[in-house]
Amino acid sequence: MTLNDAVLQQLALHLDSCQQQARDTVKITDQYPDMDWEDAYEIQDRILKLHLNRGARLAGLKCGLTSHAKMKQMGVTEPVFGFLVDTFAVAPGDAVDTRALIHPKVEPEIVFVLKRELRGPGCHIGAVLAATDFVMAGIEVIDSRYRDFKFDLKSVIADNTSAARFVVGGRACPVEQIDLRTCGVVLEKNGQPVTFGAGAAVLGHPAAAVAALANHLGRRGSSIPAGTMILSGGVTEAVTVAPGDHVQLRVQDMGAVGLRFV
Ligand code: OOG
Ligand code: MG
Repeated sequence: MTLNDAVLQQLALHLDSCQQQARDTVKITDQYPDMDWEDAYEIQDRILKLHLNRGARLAGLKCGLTSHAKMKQMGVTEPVFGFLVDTFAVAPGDAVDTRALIHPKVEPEIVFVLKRELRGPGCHIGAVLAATDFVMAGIEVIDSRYRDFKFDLKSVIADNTSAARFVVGGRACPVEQIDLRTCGVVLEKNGQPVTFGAGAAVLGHPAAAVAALANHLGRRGSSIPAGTMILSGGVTEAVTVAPGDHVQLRVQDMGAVGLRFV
């Protein structure tokens, strides 16, 4: 940790207020170039506390920048991890109010729900599959609080990995019934297919992203509790959306889930 308590809290309050007021900011490493990974996750943890203090509940966890397409789109090289609260959740088919967001984009994701705790280090794909209750289709709406979505890894971690809204739906599918590597993903915008992929785009196997999350939490002395929902990361690059758009995600064997933007 390189930042003191007062600076960590000030940065958490700053990023949180940018999210609450749909206002963008310059990336925080511009002012604090020496901040380290611990500082970044500590700021994220403090933002979670601000949500909880306002009455929100933790709804799940997310992995980000787990696909080559996303790493290339954002110019970074390593996965990041964040949280989801219930106030980010949207019901399938419902409208997302873009006035509460800065510059939303959507991502097709494979969602895991665990039946058993996962604890790193040493967590691997096999352990994840054994602990998974079912997988589902999910759309994440990301909305970086940084101007023009321009950030480095530490800045985006502090900003809770751009998390803003999410929807999960379709058909809950037991993992033993599908090959998550070859499982096809089609994202449609306004009725037109716009991005395509297969599960293997996410670290070779989407369960590898969940294992990476468990190992990350293990290094910080915690674990992924049984029952946790986890977004394993965008399979393709993220797609910009505007008021009037509707998006529909189809995942092989997992049905479809959609959202509208107003
Ligand atoms: C960071 C969040 C990335 C994903 O699924 O890759 C993410 C960003 O691109 O703004 O959620
Ligand atoms: Mg995502």
